[in-house]
Amino acid sequence: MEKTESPKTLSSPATDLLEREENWDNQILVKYEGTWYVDFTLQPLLSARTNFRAKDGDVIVASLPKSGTTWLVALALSIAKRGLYPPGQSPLLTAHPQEVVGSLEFNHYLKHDNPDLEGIPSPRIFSTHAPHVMLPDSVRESDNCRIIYICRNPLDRFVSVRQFLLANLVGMEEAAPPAIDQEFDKFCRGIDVCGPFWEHILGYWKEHLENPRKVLFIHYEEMKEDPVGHVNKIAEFLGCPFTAEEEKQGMAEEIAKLCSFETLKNIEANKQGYLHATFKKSTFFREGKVGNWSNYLSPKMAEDIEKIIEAKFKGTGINIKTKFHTNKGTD
Ligand code: PAP
Repeated sequence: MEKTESPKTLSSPATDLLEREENWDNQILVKYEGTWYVDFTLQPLLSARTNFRAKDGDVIVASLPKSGTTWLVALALSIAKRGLYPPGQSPLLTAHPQEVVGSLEFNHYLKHDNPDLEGIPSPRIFSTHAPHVMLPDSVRESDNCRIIYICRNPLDRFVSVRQFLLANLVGMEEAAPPAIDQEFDKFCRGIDVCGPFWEHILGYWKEHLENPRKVLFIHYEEMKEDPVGHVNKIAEFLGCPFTAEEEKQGMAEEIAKLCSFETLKNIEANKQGYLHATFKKSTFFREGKVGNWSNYLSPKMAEDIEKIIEAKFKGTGINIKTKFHTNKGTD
């Protein structure tokens, strides 16, 4: 469904009136309608919520930070646009996945209230860390947009965020990293980018249960176990299952391989330069493992998160996979 009304220009929300927290990396989080946003991403998300005009076939890749966004956008692009970009001619061979697929808040709406996105060839793919309630109105209302959500266990996410920030803050790698306890405490209280994490996950989970044709819910840990199965699942969900001919050619396997951690990490374009002007591209490919948290977090911390998971997700039917592997990280 496409909206026809004229775009609205939003006045900046008075972020100085919102509840705020300063993180150890100097990032400011502001609380808006119950969710914590990095301060400068709130206005872009509000603009996108109002002004984005969904088109049939649009694909939104949604996630909490460090849940596997880079991996999923690479897969969505390679699957949905394989006619245009077969794996051997993929733009992923020469650019970071998140340069090829832009984010609503970090790219398209960052500097413009109402960017012209009409020229992007269909199917258009966008990523976002927004919770479901903050998605563009036209996406939530449309029957013909597809949303793919990737959920990763909170322990690995917490560690991935921390290591990412340490690697990107000048001097932090060499200096003693700031104590983890305070940061962990905030995370457990839901003060986390686009958190509380349980609200974010449950928002998409509920939509998935209500409309599985529109919202696909993927677990990072399960996709690690069976990438090819997930490539097939995503292709079917997007309405472009592999043909018999493509199956014979091993297209799903080729796409899974192109988008694998090992392949992407070793592509020259992902080894140097910056994304969003600040983050080293290489730091989007750190370990890519399940259970890596046990190298960094104490058993007590894991227990604290388990208790939160038990309390928040009980009876919802989601299986948050902290217990998938608890060794030193597996491929
Ligand atoms: P973002 O939220 O900043 O966009 P995102 O791509 O969601 O980051 O997450 C990065 C994590 O996904 C990293 O996890 P780690 O710190 O535990 O290692 C990164 O290594 C992992 N990752 C990136 N690409 C892949 C991939 N192709 N397969 C599996 N994991 C991947």
